[in-house]
Amino acid sequence: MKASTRTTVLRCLGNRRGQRRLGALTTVLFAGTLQLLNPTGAAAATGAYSSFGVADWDRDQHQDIIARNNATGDLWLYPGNSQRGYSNQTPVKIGNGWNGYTPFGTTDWDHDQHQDIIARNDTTGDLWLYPGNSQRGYSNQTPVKIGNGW
Ligand SMILES: [Ca+2]
Ligand SMILES: [Ca+2]
Repeated sequence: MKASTRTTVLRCLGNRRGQRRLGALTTVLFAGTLQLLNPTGAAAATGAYSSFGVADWDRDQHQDIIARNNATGDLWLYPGNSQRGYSNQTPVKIGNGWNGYTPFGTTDWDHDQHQDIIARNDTTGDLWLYPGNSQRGYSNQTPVKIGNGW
């Protein structure tokens, strides 16, 4: 860390009306750059990628990162290798057209042993389940609407 680099962390609990809520807003000042972080620590829509979750997407016993390239709308799988360091696995595109969606989570929603993505269509407010098939590539499963008014 350079001598000119300063990090300030500010945590705020509660909302403006004084109600107690779980969650924290973290502000980090790092080398003159202000970055807002959400309660999970992920960058709040300022980076090139948006997190869609961490899960063992391809069922190889290693956790993976799923993220959207915000410029292209492509969804990428970054396979992990359970090492403390950079993964040596090659990223794989697993989807496209994901701009306009807000990720709600990645989990095995339907209990078929394959990780799935849940996301809201920001235009319609509909909530969609995108079933995975544990492959490093596009899933051949059909998306299913699981809610509206979100
Ligand atoms: Ca994996
Ligand atoms: Ca599933």
